[in-house]
Amino acid sequence: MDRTLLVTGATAGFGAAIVERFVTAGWRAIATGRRADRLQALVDRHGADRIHAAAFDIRDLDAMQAALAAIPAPFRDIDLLVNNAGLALGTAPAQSSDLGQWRQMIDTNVTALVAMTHHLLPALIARRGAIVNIGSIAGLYAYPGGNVYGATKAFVDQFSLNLRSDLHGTGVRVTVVEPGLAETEFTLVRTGGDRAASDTLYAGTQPITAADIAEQVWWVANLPPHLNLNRLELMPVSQSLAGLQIHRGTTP
Ligand code: NDP
Ligand code: 8X3
Repeated sequence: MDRTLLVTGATAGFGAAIVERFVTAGWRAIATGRRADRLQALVDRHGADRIHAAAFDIRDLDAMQAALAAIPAPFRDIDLLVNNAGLALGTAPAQSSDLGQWRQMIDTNVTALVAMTHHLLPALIARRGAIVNIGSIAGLYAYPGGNVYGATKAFVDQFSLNLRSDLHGTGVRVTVVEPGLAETEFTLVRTGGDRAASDTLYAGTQPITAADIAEQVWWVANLPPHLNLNRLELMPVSQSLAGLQIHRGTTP
């Protein structure tokens, strides 16, 4: 097998599991993220001929460009881009949210994803490759405290569908995967490192695992080449939609 994928956010959670899934099946992977030690651990486990580690902050668009230019020749023919790096910060209502956190989510979940896609589109078109963007149910359904995080994921959803339209006739496939409750480092990051809050959220829920998502991405990437899965929305059985809220009392 001579296929290569690039996974952003491969130091933890979904991204690490996706790299593991594809590399053990014979793919080469370019793994990105800020935590170089974790990327190096992937290289140590699988070998430098199977994994190329590119450590950079994805919000730094110059660093992104430099990292892409430095990809070694055996990894340059990219067949699959998995835009996975992302985060939520905070659960406060919009009116008491931190603007810096909003900007960080937009810079990571939207601007960096767009830039990475733009850089790799020519290569993906040349290879008749595929893009899998990691969205979220937070981009489809509103919930209190979802404000900017959910909006960034709504962007990912629509950008994915719009990419499909533009790539019509190129053979490039585009899928947006929209998971619900999944236990990774996501809630630790969202709560600023509150382990108790993270454990409480997932307690007794049997959430989606990173390996579950990796398996779905593997399945999407290996569909017959004439099929495009546009959207894949999934939740654990323990999660479902809970309707609208009604405020009673005086409204100014
Ligand atoms: P994790 O926190 O476990 O992993 C997030 C990954 O994103 C890490 O590898 C992290 O790498 C990377 N990342 C974040 N910020 C940056 C940055 N500035 N530069 C480079 N890399 C960055 O979370 P998940 O695996 O759960 O999240 C992966 C994706 O899935 C995200 O887009 C998230 O929004 C989405 N998602 C998560 C769900 C969940 O419930 N867990 C559900 C639906 C969607 P590093 O810190 O080393 O830079
Ligand atoms: C993560 C899922 O519901 O915590 O994207 O926002 S949720």
